[in-house]
Amino acid sequence: MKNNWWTSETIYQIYPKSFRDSNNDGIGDIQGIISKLDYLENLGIGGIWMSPIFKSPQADNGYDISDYEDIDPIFGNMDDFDELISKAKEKNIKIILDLVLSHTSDEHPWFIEALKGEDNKYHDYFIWRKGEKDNLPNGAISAFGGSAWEYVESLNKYYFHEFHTKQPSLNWENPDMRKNLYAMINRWIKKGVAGFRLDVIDTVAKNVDKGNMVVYPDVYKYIDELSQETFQRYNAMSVGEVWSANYDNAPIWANLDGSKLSMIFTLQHMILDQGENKFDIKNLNVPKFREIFSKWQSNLYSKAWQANVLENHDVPRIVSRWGNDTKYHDESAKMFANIQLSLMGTPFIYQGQEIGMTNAYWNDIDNYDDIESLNYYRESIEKGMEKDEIMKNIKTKSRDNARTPMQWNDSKYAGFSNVKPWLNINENYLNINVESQLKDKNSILNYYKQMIELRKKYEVFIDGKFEILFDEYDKIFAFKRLNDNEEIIIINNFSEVNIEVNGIEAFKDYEIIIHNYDSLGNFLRPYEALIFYRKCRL
Ligand code: TEU
Ligand code: CA
Repeated sequence: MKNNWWTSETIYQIYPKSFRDSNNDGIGDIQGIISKLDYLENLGIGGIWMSPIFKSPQADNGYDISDYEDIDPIFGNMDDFDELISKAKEKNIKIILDLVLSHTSDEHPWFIEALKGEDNKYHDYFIWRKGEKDNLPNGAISAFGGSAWEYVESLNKYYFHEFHTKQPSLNWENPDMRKNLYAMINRWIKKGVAGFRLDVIDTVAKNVDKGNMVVYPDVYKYIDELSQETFQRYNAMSVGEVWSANYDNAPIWANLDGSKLSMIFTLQHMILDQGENKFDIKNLNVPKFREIFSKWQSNLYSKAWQANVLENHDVPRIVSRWGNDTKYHDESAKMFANIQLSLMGTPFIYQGQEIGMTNAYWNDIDNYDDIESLNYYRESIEKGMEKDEIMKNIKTKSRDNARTPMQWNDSKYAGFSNVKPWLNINENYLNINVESQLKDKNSILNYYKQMIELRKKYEVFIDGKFEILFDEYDKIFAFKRLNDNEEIIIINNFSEVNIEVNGIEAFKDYEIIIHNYDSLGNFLRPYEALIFYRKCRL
């Protein structure tokens, strides 16, 4: 396990549309990423996961792929991609692609062929049910709202789409289809791609007749085959987005013998502030958050590997979501770094997280681009919900909060582009940007940088056993990591009040290797975070 590069490296997620625009069309691109490799090298990351850059009509920002083997012209071309691979390699940075294997775009040639009828070999690459117009096969709901079935008049049939109507779901029961996907993956590996993030990979085994459930244990058959036919052959990294995984079955998804995936994301905490509808607002229960991580840490120890994540392109910004993005912006942003990068597992940080970027909080629906938010708006208006209420939910939950362009400096358009970007810049770019934080040794950016360094310096961050501490305090997330030689004690005050923690004196002889306040007081201040270290004498 230790020989795998991904266990000690931190991975950085780029949302290509919003990272850096090199040719001033308002959309981020591959040359933009190349121009920021020095920045990423300096941050210390070991890999870049790029959200999809393949050819796509962009109905779901690239998660609707019309050609898996080519680059979308908005991002550049194959020469740009090859240049990225080789320039990143010079800096020892690995490139990780985002594979969307559960669906294609309706503009993919397979689907265009499939529409020609049952005799066409590609018809069975997708999921169909017979049915009259307005008589849906069943009540299955798409993740973006509305029915998951779309009627095709010429065939008098419905196709299944778990997400947008422009994202028909692939039929994984078809072996020919699977073989095609594997060959495509292997071609990317041969080009120099080091790993893959697997979009909603558990949904490849689904029962669309039973409310679209993920089918266990059948899903493991597909995962084993996929892994054997592709990643295992070349020791490529794979990280699964598996919403149905929990701390009990996670060790099966990503066991250490390499027969499944390299790791899966912990995602259970991502829905803690979700009501029945994704957009309903619910407060975070900190003990529950702590419990989820503790269980993953203990259940996976020496059995499996995981990827720890607090932000990505689908969720609001962490400081706005569960921290404080005004009064304690700096402290709370650093506390999240302190937690995330101290856990067992590969940390995935999302562009802008390292400078504490915040939610956009736009009041006007016209500012939003994401189909999920737009669908929610339309459906809620139809249901008669108050506009203010709808906008409050969108401001808090919209995926666009995380998709605003990266804030590089305080120039117009934040150094992202010289023209108005595809999605507005967050107005706070004058205060929150890379350039100013590079100059300040106490910045959030430098805290992330130090944490990334610490993970490389002390093995205990990688292999230390996890033990929860001080869990009698509801708002303290503290834990120990211990291996044969070293011990770290990670302390976090997950609240805005001072908390006196009995027993913390026990660590007074330890070295403090990182801290978001100047010195230790008699109690923990709002969002205070630190790490004690010592070498064990056995
Ligand atoms: O997201 C998977 C997924 O289940 C989403 O519905 C997620 O729960 C939602 O975005 C939360 O609001 C992946 C991608 O990360 C996402 O960007 C895509 O839209 C989706 O798959 C479809 O490919
Ligand atoms: Ca561009």
